[in-house]
Amino acid sequence: MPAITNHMPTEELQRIDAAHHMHPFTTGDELSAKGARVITRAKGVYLTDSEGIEILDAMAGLWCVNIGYGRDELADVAARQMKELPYYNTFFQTTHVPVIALSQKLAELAPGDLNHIFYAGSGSEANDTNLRMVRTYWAQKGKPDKNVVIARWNGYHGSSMGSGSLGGMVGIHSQGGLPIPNIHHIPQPHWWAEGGDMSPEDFGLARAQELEKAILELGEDRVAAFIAEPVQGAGGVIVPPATYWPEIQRICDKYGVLLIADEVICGFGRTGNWFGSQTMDIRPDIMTVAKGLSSGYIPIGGSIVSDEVAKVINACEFNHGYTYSGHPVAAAVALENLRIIEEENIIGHVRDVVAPYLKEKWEALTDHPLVGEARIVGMMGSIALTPNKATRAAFASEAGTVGYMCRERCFANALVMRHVGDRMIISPPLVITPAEVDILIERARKSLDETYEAVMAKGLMQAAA
Ligand code: PXG
Repeated sequence: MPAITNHMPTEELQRIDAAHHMHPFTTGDELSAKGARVITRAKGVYLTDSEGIEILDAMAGLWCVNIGYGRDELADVAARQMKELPYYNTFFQTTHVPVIALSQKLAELAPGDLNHIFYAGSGSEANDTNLRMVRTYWAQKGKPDKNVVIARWNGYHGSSMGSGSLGGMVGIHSQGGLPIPNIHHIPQPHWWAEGGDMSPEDFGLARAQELEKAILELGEDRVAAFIAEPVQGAGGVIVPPATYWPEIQRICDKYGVLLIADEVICGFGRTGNWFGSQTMDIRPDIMTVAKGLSSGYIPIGGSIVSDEVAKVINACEFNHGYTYSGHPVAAAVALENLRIIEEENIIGHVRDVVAPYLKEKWEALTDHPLVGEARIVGMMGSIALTPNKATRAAFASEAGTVGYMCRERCFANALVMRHVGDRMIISPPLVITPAEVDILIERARKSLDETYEAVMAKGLMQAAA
Protein backbone atom coordinates (compact mmCIF):
# COMPACT_ATOMS: atom_id res chain seq x y z
CA MET A 1 0.00 0.00 0.00
CA PRO A 2 1.35 3.45 -0.87
CA ALA A 3 2.09 5.82 1.99
CA ILE A 4 -0.75 8.24 2.65
CA THR A 5 0.45 11.83 2.31
CA ASN A 6 -0.80 15.39 1.93
CA HIS A 7 -0.10 15.08 -1.77
CA MET A 8 -2.67 12.38 -2.50
CA PRO A 9 -5.72 13.52 -4.45
CA THR A 10 -8.49 14.66 -2.12
CA GLU A 11 -10.95 12.05 -3.44
CA GLU A 12 -8.52 9.27 -2.64
CA LEU A 13 -8.02 10.50 0.92
CA GLN A 14 -11.79 10.82 1.31
CA ARG A 15 -12.36 7.31 -0.01
CA ILE A 16 -9.92 5.74 2.47
CA ASP A 17 -11.31 7.87 5.30
CA ALA A 18 -14.85 6.76 4.49
CA ALA A 19 -13.76 3.11 4.34
CA HIS A 20 -12.13 2.98 7.76
CA HIS A 21 -12.69 6.04 9.91
CA MET A 22 -15.81 6.43 12.07
CA HIS A 23 -16.40 10.14 12.79
CA PRO A 24 -17.85 11.52 16.06
CA PHE A 25 -21.37 12.98 16.00
CA THR A 26 -21.71 12.20 12.29
CA THR A 27 -24.04 10.18 10.09
CA GLY A 28 -21.33 8.05 8.52
CA ASP A 29 -23.23 7.11 5.39
CA GLU A 30 -24.08 10.71 4.56
CA LEU A 31 -20.50 11.81 5.07
CA SER A 32 -19.14 8.94 2.96
CA ALA A 33 -21.37 10.03 0.10
CA LYS A 34 -20.21 13.63 0.39
CA GLY A 35 -16.56 13.14 1.40
CA ALA A 36 -14.98 14.68 4.48
CA ARG A 37 -13.11 17.94 4.23
CA VAL A 38 -9.42 17.11 4.57
CA ILE A 39 -7.39 19.61 6.61
CA THR A 40 -3.69 19.40 5.95
CA ARG A 41 -2.05 22.23 7.89
CA ALA A 42 -2.70 25.34 9.92
CA LYS A 43 -1.00 28.53 11.01
CA GLY A 44 -2.27 31.32 13.23
CA VAL A 45 -6.02 31.51 12.71
CA TYR A 46 -5.99 29.83 9.29
CA LEU A 47 -6.50 26.22 8.24
CA THR A 48 -5.44 24.91 4.84
CA ASP A 49 -7.40 22.09 3.22
CA SER A 50 -6.24 19.47 0.72
CA GLU A 51 -7.34 21.71 -2.16
CA GLY A 52 -5.04 24.43 -0.88
CA ILE A 53 -7.90 26.64 0.29
CA GLU A 54 -7.17 28.84 3.32
CA ILE A 55 -10.02 28.92 5.77
CA LEU A 56 -10.39 31.31 8.69
CA ASP A 57 -11.10 29.10 11.70
CA ALA A 58 -13.55 31.08 13.80
CA MET A 59 -14.08 28.04 16.06
CA ALA A 60 -10.43 27.57 17.17
CA GLY A 61 -10.75 23.92 16.19
CA LEU A 62 -13.32 22.70 18.67
CA TRP A 63 -13.15 25.74 20.98
CA CYS A 64 -9.62 24.87 21.99
CA VAL A 65 -6.76 26.37 19.96
CA ASN A 66 -6.54 29.45 22.17
CA ILE A 67 -2.97 30.45 21.23
CA GLY A 68 -3.53 29.75 17.53
CA TYR A 69 -1.98 27.14 15.28
CA GLY A 70 1.65 26.56 14.47
CA ARG A 71 3.48 27.43 17.68
CA ASP A 72 6.79 25.59 17.39
CA GLU A 73 7.53 26.03 21.10
CA LEU A 74 4.90 23.44 21.97
CA ALA A 75 6.29 20.96 19.44
CA ASP A 76 9.81 21.50 20.76
CA VAL A 77 8.76 20.96 24.37
CA ALA A 78 6.89 17.78 23.39
CA ALA A 79 9.92 16.43 21.53
CA ARG A 80 12.24 17.23 24.43
CA GLN A 81 9.92 15.59 26.95
CA MET A 82 9.43 12.51 24.78
CA LYS A 83 13.16 12.01 24.66
CA GLU A 84 13.64 12.54 28.39
CA LEU A 85 10.62 10.74 29.83
CA PRO A 86 7.89 9.89 27.31
CA TYR A 87 5.66 8.21 29.82
CA TYR A 88 5.37 7.33 33.39
CA ASN A 89 2.25 7.03 35.47
CA THR A 90 1.18 8.91 38.57
CA PHE A 91 -0.32 5.86 40.26
CA PHE A 92 1.49 3.83 42.91
CA GLN A 93 3.08 6.71 44.76
CA THR A 94 5.10 8.12 41.87
CA THR A 95 5.26 11.51 40.21
CA HIS A 96 7.42 13.40 37.70
CA VAL A 97 8.67 16.91 37.09
CA PRO A 98 6.23 18.09 34.36
CA VAL A 99 3.16 17.17 36.42
CA ILE A 100 4.62 18.80 39.54
CA ALA A 101 5.32 22.01 37.64
CA LEU A 102 1.93 22.10 35.91
CA SER A 103 0.08 21.48 39.18
CA GLN A 104 1.88 24.33 40.91
CA LYS A 105 1.10 26.63 37.98
CA LEU A 106 -2.59 25.71 37.85
CA ALA A 107 -2.93 26.21 41.60
CA GLU A 108 -1.42 29.67 41.16
CA LEU A 109 -3.72 30.60 38.27
CA ALA A 110 -6.96 29.16 39.62
CA PRO A 111 -9.02 31.51 41.81
CA GLY A 112 -9.53 31.22 45.57
CA ASP A 113 -8.42 28.01 47.25
CA LEU A 114 -8.67 25.84 44.16
CA ASN A 115 -5.22 24.41 44.73
CA HIS A 116 -5.36 20.71 43.82
CA ILE A 117 -5.59 19.02 40.43
CA PHE A 118 -6.77 15.54 39.48
CA TYR A 119 -5.76 14.88 35.87
CA ALA A 120 -7.64 13.28 33.02
CA GLY A 121 -7.18 12.93 29.29
CA SER A 122 -10.21 14.99 28.29
CA GLY A 123 -13.15 17.03 29.51
CA SER A 124 -15.42 13.99 29.48
CA GLU A 125 -13.04 12.05 31.67
CA ALA A 126 -12.62 14.99 34.03
CA ASN A 127 -16.38 15.29 34.48
CA ASP A 128 -16.62 11.56 35.14
CA THR A 129 -14.00 12.17 37.84
CA ASN A 130 -16.10 15.02 39.24
CA LEU A 131 -19.19 12.87 39.45
CA ARG A 132 -17.37 10.19 41.44
CA MET A 133 -15.45 12.74 43.47
CA VAL A 134 -18.47 14.72 44.74
CA ARG A 135 -20.33 11.53 45.63
CA THR A 136 -17.25 10.19 47.42
CA TYR A 137 -16.84 13.53 49.18
CA TRP A 138 -20.30 13.34 50.75
CA ALA A 139 -20.00 9.63 51.50
CA GLN A 140 -16.77 10.36 53.35
CA LYS A 141 -18.63 12.97 55.35
CA GLY A 142 -21.17 10.36 56.39
CA LYS A 143 -23.81 11.37 53.84
CA PRO A 144 -23.82 8.61 51.20
CA ASP A 145 -27.36 9.56 50.13
CA LYS A 146 -26.27 13.08 49.21
CA ASN A 147 -25.47 11.75 45.74
CA VAL A 148 -27.71 13.51 43.24
CA VAL A 149 -26.05 15.91 40.83
CA ILE A 150 -28.18 18.65 39.32
CA ALA A 151 -27.28 19.80 35.82
CA ARG A 152 -29.08 21.66 33.04
CA TRP A 153 -30.97 20.77 29.91
CA ASN A 154 -28.88 21.73 26.86
CA GLY A 155 -25.70 21.84 28.94
CA TYR A 156 -22.71 19.96 27.51
CA HIS A 157 -20.24 18.10 29.69
CA GLY A 158 -18.93 15.35 27.38
CA SER A 159 -20.19 12.15 25.80
CA SER A 160 -19.04 9.32 28.08
CA MET A 161 -21.64 7.56 30.27
CA GLY A 162 -21.11 9.89 33.19
CA SER A 163 -20.42 13.18 31.45
CA GLY A 164 -23.08 12.52 28.82
CA SER A 165 -25.55 11.98 31.65
CA LEU A 166 -24.53 15.26 33.27
CA GLY A 167 -25.05 17.00 29.97
CA GLY A 168 -28.58 17.78 28.95
CA MET A 169 -28.45 16.87 25.28
CA VAL A 170 -31.44 14.74 24.34
CA GLY A 171 -29.59 13.37 21.32
CA ILE A 172 -26.95 11.91 23.64
CA HIS A 173 -29.48 10.64 26.18
CA SER A 174 -31.39 8.84 23.44
CA GLN A 175 -28.55 6.42 22.69
CA GLY A 176 -26.91 3.89 24.99
CA GLY A 177 -29.01 4.06 28.14
CA LEU A 178 -28.30 7.52 29.48
CA PRO A 179 -28.72 9.29 31.81
CA ILE A 180 -27.38 7.09 34.59
CA PRO A 181 -29.30 7.31 37.90
CA ASN A 182 -29.29 10.25 40.27
CA ILE A 183 -28.68 13.01 37.76
CA HIS A 184 -31.41 15.65 37.68
CA HIS A 185 -31.80 18.30 34.98
CA ILE A 186 -33.27 21.79 35.32
CA PRO A 187 -34.03 24.28 32.51
CA GLN A 188 -31.36 26.55 31.04
CA PRO A 189 -31.21 30.37 31.26
CA HIS A 190 -31.83 30.81 27.51
CA TRP A 191 -33.84 34.02 27.43
CA TRP A 192 -34.05 34.41 23.62
CA ALA A 193 -35.66 31.02 23.07
CA GLU A 194 -37.48 30.42 26.33
CA GLY A 195 -37.92 33.79 28.06
CA GLY A 196 -41.39 34.56 26.69
CA ASP A 197 -42.64 37.95 27.88
CA MET A 198 -40.32 38.15 30.88
CA SER A 199 -37.46 40.63 31.04
CA PRO A 200 -34.05 38.95 30.79
CA GLU A 201 -33.38 39.89 34.44
CA ASP A 202 -36.59 38.37 35.79
CA PHE A 203 -36.09 35.32 33.62
CA GLY A 204 -32.51 34.81 34.80
CA LEU A 205 -33.68 34.92 38.39
CA ALA A 206 -36.55 32.54 37.70
CA ARG A 207 -34.27 30.04 36.00
CA ALA A 208 -31.76 30.18 38.86
CA GLN A 209 -34.60 29.55 41.29
CA GLU A 210 -35.34 26.32 39.41
CA LEU A 211 -32.24 25.06 41.22
CA GLU A 212 -33.72 25.90 44.61
CA LYS A 213 -37.00 24.26 43.62
CA ALA A 214 -35.19 21.08 42.60
CA ILE A 215 -33.16 21.00 45.82
CA LEU A 216 -36.30 21.39 47.91
CA GLU A 217 -38.12 18.69 45.92
CA LEU A 218 -35.25 16.21 46.05
CA GLY A 219 -34.33 17.11 49.62
CA GLU A 220 -31.30 19.09 50.70
CA ASP A 221 -29.70 15.89 52.05
CA ARG A 222 -29.85 14.25 48.63
CA VAL A 223 -28.14 16.90 46.49
CA ALA A 224 -24.37 16.59 46.19
CA ALA A 225 -23.55 19.18 43.54
CA PHE A 226 -24.69 21.46 40.76
CA ILE A 227 -22.69 21.49 37.52
CA ALA A 228 -22.86 24.14 34.81
CA GLU A 229 -20.79 25.93 32.21
CA PRO A 230 -20.26 29.62 33.14
CA VAL A 231 -21.40 30.35 29.57
CA GLN A 232 -22.97 27.42 27.69
CA GLY A 233 -20.85 26.63 24.66
CA ALA A 234 -21.99 23.61 22.65
CA GLY A 235 -25.60 24.47 23.51
CA GLY A 236 -25.27 27.59 21.34
CA VAL A 237 -23.17 30.15 23.25
CA ILE A 238 -25.97 31.03 25.60
CA VAL A 239 -25.03 33.95 27.81
CA PRO A 240 -27.08 33.92 31.01
CA PRO A 241 -28.80 37.13 32.16
CA ALA A 242 -26.75 39.02 34.77
CA THR A 243 -29.14 37.97 37.54
CA TYR A 244 -28.54 34.25 37.02
CA TRP A 245 -25.16 33.38 38.53
CA PRO A 246 -25.38 35.43 41.75
CA GLU A 247 -28.62 33.64 42.57
CA ILE A 248 -27.13 30.22 41.75
CA GLN A 249 -24.20 30.98 44.03
CA ARG A 250 -26.56 32.03 46.84
CA ILE A 251 -28.56 28.80 46.50
CA CYS A 252 -25.49 26.53 46.44
CA ASP A 253 -24.16 28.27 49.55
CA LYS A 254 -27.47 28.08 51.37
CA TYR A 255 -28.04 24.35 50.87
CA GLY A 256 -24.46 23.09 51.06
CA VAL A 257 -24.42 22.02 47.42
CA LEU A 258 -20.99 21.82 45.78
CA LEU A 259 -20.67 24.04 42.72
CA ILE A 260 -18.84 22.55 39.73
CA ALA A 261 -17.96 25.11 37.06
CA ASP A 262 -17.30 23.33 33.77
CA GLU A 263 -14.55 25.54 32.38
CA VAL A 264 -13.64 23.26 29.47
CA ILE A 265 -14.54 26.00 26.99
CA CYS A 266 -14.55 29.10 29.23
CA GLY A 267 -11.15 28.43 30.80
CA PHE A 268 -7.78 29.87 29.81
CA GLY A 269 -8.80 33.25 28.51
CA ARG A 270 -11.88 32.56 26.42
CA THR A 271 -14.10 34.97 28.39
CA GLY A 272 -11.43 37.64 28.96
CA ASN A 273 -10.19 36.28 32.29
CA TRP A 274 -8.25 33.14 33.10
CA PHE A 275 -11.53 31.44 33.99
CA GLY A 276 -15.20 32.00 33.20
CA SER A 277 -15.88 31.75 36.94
CA GLN A 278 -14.02 35.04 37.36
CA THR A 279 -15.99 36.69 34.55
CA MET A 280 -19.27 35.47 36.08
CA ASP A 281 -18.05 36.19 39.62
CA ILE A 282 -18.70 32.75 41.07
CA ARG A 283 -16.78 30.65 43.59
CA PRO A 284 -16.80 27.04 42.43
CA ASP A 285 -15.64 24.13 44.58
CA ILE A 286 -14.42 22.30 41.50
CA MET A 287 -13.53 23.49 37.98
CA THR A 288 -13.40 21.13 35.00
CA VAL A 289 -10.62 22.03 32.55
CA ALA A 290 -9.42 20.65 29.19
CA LYS A 291 -9.24 22.14 25.66
CA GLY A 292 -7.49 25.53 26.18
CA LEU A 293 -5.27 24.01 28.89
CA SER A 294 -3.04 22.78 26.06
CA SER A 295 -4.63 24.90 23.32
CA GLY A 296 -5.67 21.53 21.89
CA TYR A 297 -2.11 20.63 20.90
CA ILE A 298 -2.28 17.48 23.01
CA PRO A 299 -5.09 15.79 24.95
CA ILE A 300 -5.24 16.73 28.63
CA GLY A 301 -7.99 17.58 31.08
CA GLY A 302 -8.50 17.77 34.80
CA SER A 303 -10.46 18.78 37.84
CA ILE A 304 -9.15 21.69 39.90
CA VAL A 305 -10.55 21.30 43.40
CA SER A 306 -10.71 23.34 46.59
CA ASP A 307 -8.67 22.80 49.73
CA GLU A 308 -11.77 21.48 51.49
CA VAL A 309 -12.70 18.93 48.79
CA ALA A 310 -9.08 17.80 48.49
CA LYS A 311 -8.80 17.41 52.26
CA VAL A 312 -11.78 15.04 52.38
CA ILE A 313 -10.84 13.07 49.26
CA ASN A 314 -7.18 12.78 50.26
CA ALA A 315 -8.21 11.18 53.55
CA CYS A 316 -9.44 8.07 51.74
CA GLU A 317 -8.17 6.00 48.84
CA PHE A 318 -10.03 7.44 45.85
CA ASN A 319 -10.26 4.41 43.55
CA HIS A 320 -10.11 6.40 40.38
CA GLY A 321 -7.61 7.39 37.70
CA TYR A 322 -6.60 7.00 34.09
CA THR A 323 -3.45 5.60 32.49
CA TYR A 324 -2.79 9.07 31.14
CA SER A 325 -3.65 11.07 34.30
CA GLY A 326 -0.88 13.67 34.37
CA HIS A 327 0.87 12.35 31.24
CA PRO A 328 4.35 13.91 31.22
CA VAL A 329 4.32 15.04 27.59
CA ALA A 330 0.82 16.49 27.91
CA ALA A 331 1.77 18.22 31.16
CA ALA A 332 4.90 19.72 29.62
CA VAL A 333 2.98 20.99 26.59
CA ALA A 334 0.22 22.45 28.78
CA LEU A 335 2.79 24.23 30.91
CA GLU A 336 4.41 25.74 27.82
CA ASN A 337 0.99 26.82 26.57
CA LEU A 338 0.29 28.57 29.89
CA ARG A 339 3.68 30.24 29.70
CA ILE A 340 2.84 31.63 26.27
CA ILE A 341 -0.60 32.85 27.38
CA GLU A 342 0.96 34.57 30.37
CA GLU A 343 4.17 36.00 28.89
CA GLU A 344 2.52 37.21 25.70
CA ASN A 345 -0.31 38.73 27.70
CA ILE A 346 -2.85 36.97 25.50
CA ILE A 347 -5.63 37.52 28.02
CA GLY A 348 -4.80 41.24 28.06
CA HIS A 349 -4.99 41.19 24.25
CA VAL A 350 -8.46 39.64 24.52
CA ARG A 351 -9.73 41.93 27.25
CA ASP A 352 -8.30 45.24 26.09
CA VAL A 353 -7.93 44.88 22.33
CA VAL A 354 -9.70 42.21 20.37
CA ALA A 355 -12.77 41.30 22.43
CA PRO A 356 -14.08 44.91 22.53
CA TYR A 357 -13.39 45.21 18.78
CA LEU A 358 -15.12 41.91 17.99
CA LYS A 359 -18.07 42.79 20.25
CA GLU A 360 -18.76 45.98 18.34
CA LYS A 361 -18.62 44.25 14.94
CA TRP A 362 -20.53 41.20 16.15
CA GLU A 363 -23.37 43.16 17.70
CA ALA A 364 -23.66 45.26 14.53
CA LEU A 365 -24.74 42.05 12.73
CA THR A 366 -28.20 42.61 14.23
CA ASP A 367 -28.79 45.07 11.39
CA HIS A 368 -28.98 42.04 9.09
CA PRO A 369 -32.54 40.94 8.22
CA LEU A 370 -31.90 37.37 9.43
CA VAL A 371 -30.23 38.21 12.74
CA GLY A 372 -32.36 38.64 15.86
CA GLU A 373 -29.92 38.92 18.73
CA ALA A 374 -26.14 38.90 18.94
CA ARG A 375 -24.53 37.81 22.21
CA ILE A 376 -20.86 37.73 23.04
CA VAL A 377 -18.63 37.31 26.10
CA GLY A 378 -14.93 37.71 25.49
CA MET A 379 -14.19 35.52 22.49
CA MET A 380 -17.31 33.37 22.38
CA GLY A 381 -20.29 34.71 20.49
CA SER A 382 -23.60 33.70 18.96
CA ILE A 383 -26.30 35.16 16.75
CA ALA A 384 -29.89 34.00 16.58
CA LEU A 385 -31.35 33.63 13.09
CA THR A 386 -35.05 34.37 13.04
CA PRO A 387 -37.92 35.09 10.62
CA ASN A 388 -39.30 37.70 13.05
CA LYS A 389 -37.04 39.72 15.31
CA ALA A 390 -39.86 41.38 17.23
CA THR A 391 -41.43 38.13 18.39
CA ARG A 392 -38.10 36.20 18.59
CA ALA A 393 -39.84 33.54 16.51
CA ALA A 394 -38.36 30.24 15.46
CA PHE A 395 -38.55 29.24 11.80
CA ALA A 396 -41.46 27.07 10.66
CA SER A 397 -38.93 24.76 8.99
CA GLU A 398 -37.33 22.02 11.03
CA ALA A 399 -34.98 23.52 13.64
CA GLY A 400 -31.48 23.88 12.23
CA THR A 401 -32.50 24.00 8.55
CA VAL A 402 -31.56 27.67 8.13
CA GLY A 403 -28.55 27.39 10.46
CA TYR A 404 -27.20 24.53 8.39
CA MET A 405 -27.69 26.51 5.18
CA CYS A 406 -25.72 29.37 6.71
CA ARG A 407 -22.94 27.07 7.88
CA GLU A 408 -22.61 25.68 4.36
CA ARG A 409 -22.35 29.21 2.96
CA CYS A 410 -19.65 29.96 5.54
CA PHE A 411 -17.68 26.90 4.43
CA ALA A 412 -18.00 28.02 0.81
CA ASN A 413 -16.72 31.45 1.85
CA ALA A 414 -13.67 30.06 3.66
CA LEU A 415 -14.94 30.63 7.16
CA VAL A 416 -15.52 28.05 9.88
CA MET A 417 -18.57 29.32 11.75
CA ARG A 418 -20.75 26.63 13.31
CA HIS A 419 -24.48 26.34 13.77
CA VAL A 420 -26.39 24.97 16.73
CA GLY A 421 -29.95 24.72 15.52
CA ASP A 422 -30.61 28.15 14.03
CA ARG A 423 -27.94 29.92 16.10
CA MET A 424 -24.57 30.65 14.53
CA ILE A 425 -21.59 30.50 16.89
CA ILE A 426 -17.97 31.59 16.94
CA SER A 427 -15.06 30.97 19.27
CA PRO A 428 -11.94 32.09 17.40
CA PRO A 429 -8.33 31.70 18.56
CA LEU A 430 -7.62 34.32 21.23
CA VAL A 431 -4.67 35.65 19.24
CA ILE A 432 -6.85 36.79 16.34
CA THR A 433 -6.06 40.39 15.36
CA PRO A 434 -8.54 43.19 14.65
CA ALA A 435 -7.62 42.95 10.94
CA GLU A 436 -8.47 39.25 10.99
CA VAL A 437 -11.72 40.03 12.80
CA ASP A 438 -12.59 42.29 9.86
CA ILE A 439 -12.11 39.33 7.51
CA LEU A 440 -14.19 37.10 9.78
CA ILE A 441 -17.05 39.61 9.84
CA GLU A 442 -16.87 40.28 6.10
CA ARG A 443 -17.14 36.53 5.36
CA ALA A 444 -19.90 36.11 7.94
CA ARG A 445 -21.92 38.95 6.35
CA LYS A 446 -21.46 37.54 2.88
CA SER A 447 -22.63 34.14 4.12
CA LEU A 448 -25.62 35.67 5.90
CA ASP A 449 -26.55 37.57 2.72
CA GLU A 450 -26.39 34.40 0.64
CA THR A 451 -28.37 32.48 3.25
CA TYR A 452 -31.02 35.21 3.30
CA GLU A 453 -31.36 35.09 -0.47
CA ALA A 454 -31.77 31.32 -0.40
CA VAL A 455 -34.21 31.47 2.53
CA MET A 456 -36.35 33.99 0.64
CA ALA A 457 -36.14 32.00 -2.60
CA LYS A 458 -37.29 28.84 -0.83
CA GLY A 459 -40.06 30.60 1.08
CA LEU A 460 -38.49 29.72 4.42
CA MET A 461 -38.84 33.16 6.02
CA GLN A 462 -41.85 31.84 7.92
CA ALA A 463 -42.36 31.81 11.68
CA ALA A 464 -43.37 28.62 13.44
CA ALA A 465 -46.97 28.66 14.61
N1 PXG B 1 -17.35 20.21 29.02
C1 PXG B 1 -17.60 21.17 28.13
C2 PXG B 1 -18.15 22.48 28.60
C3 PXG B 1 -17.32 20.96 26.78
O1 PXG B 1 -17.59 21.92 25.89
C4 PXG B 1 -16.57 18.74 27.35
C5 PXG B 1 -16.85 19.03 28.66
C6 PXG B 1 -16.02 17.40 27.01
O2 PXG B 1 -14.69 17.49 26.67
P1 PXG B 1 -14.01 16.36 25.73
O3 PXG B 1 -12.57 16.74 25.79
O4 PXG B 1 -14.27 15.04 26.36
O5 PXG B 1 -14.64 16.46 24.39
C7 PXG B 1 -16.79 19.73 26.37
C8 PXG B 1 -16.46 19.43 24.94
C9 PXG B 1 -19.43 21.03 19.85
C10 PXG B 1 -18.54 20.21 20.69
O6 PXG B 1 -20.01 20.50 18.90
C11 PXG B 1 -18.17 20.64 21.95
C12 PXG B 1 -17.37 19.83 22.73
C13 PXG B 1 -16.91 18.63 22.26
C14 PXG B 1 -17.28 18.20 21.00
C15 PXG B 1 -18.10 18.98 20.20
O7 PXG B 1 -19.59 22.22 20.12
N2 PXG B 1 -17.07 20.26 23.99
